[in-house]
Amino acid sequence: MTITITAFERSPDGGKGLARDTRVRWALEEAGQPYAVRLVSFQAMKQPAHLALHPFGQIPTYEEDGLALFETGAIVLHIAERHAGLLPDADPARARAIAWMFAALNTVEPPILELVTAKILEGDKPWAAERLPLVLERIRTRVGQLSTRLGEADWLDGAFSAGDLMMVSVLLRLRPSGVLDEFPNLAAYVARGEARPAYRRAYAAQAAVAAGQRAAAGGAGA
Ligand code: GTB
Repeated sequence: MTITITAFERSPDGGKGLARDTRVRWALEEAGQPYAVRLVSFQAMKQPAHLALHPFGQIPTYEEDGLALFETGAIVLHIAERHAGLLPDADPARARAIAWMFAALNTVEPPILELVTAKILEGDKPWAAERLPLVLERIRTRVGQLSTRLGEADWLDGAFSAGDLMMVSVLLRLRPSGVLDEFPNLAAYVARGEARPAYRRAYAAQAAVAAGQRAAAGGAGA
């Protein structure tokens, strides 16, 4: 059984671990599953071969024994359901951990992605400066609710689960804005996730891709 995922050939974040292959790598590392990575360029992502795997022409994808999956929620859930370490064994704790995965993707991630849109894609629009505070307010509201629920606990619902993996992955995207640090318990929660050996291996693997690209570019220019 060989698992192959796809990742950016050149991640726009230069290896900071913010692209979504990192959460899939992290889940595979937590589950102790070896995997191969096929790097794809932005052009290749829009070609028929990749579109057959991912209808929206994005990364990551996941292939295993004739199964092809897209969407990080589906991929991480697939891994978590088949290997120990990412979900409690039985309901109701198992169902609640899955609920946290959905909460991360459907409730917490959308306002955070709006910030990326507002700053990067719409930053040059005449109304951008007026819109930004509204976007930030929505994030603070949502993340504040999460902060209240987490309180002083280490993880969202008992032991670390795929729900935490997804939530930490989503919150990481908020760090560059400084908003994460406004909620010290969430900043500590994210740091706990990043300190896990499995996360460190996942981060190092994706960072190595960017470092390799930089080395190749340096070599080409030398
Ligand atoms: N809902 C899908 C999922 O969860 O799998 C979303 C997948 C997705 O958005 N993939 C992005 C992609 O392939 C990469 S992760 N984009 C190319 C395209 O749509 O053409 C998003 C991302 C990109 C860059 C950074 N960064 O530079 O920090 C972070 C995250």
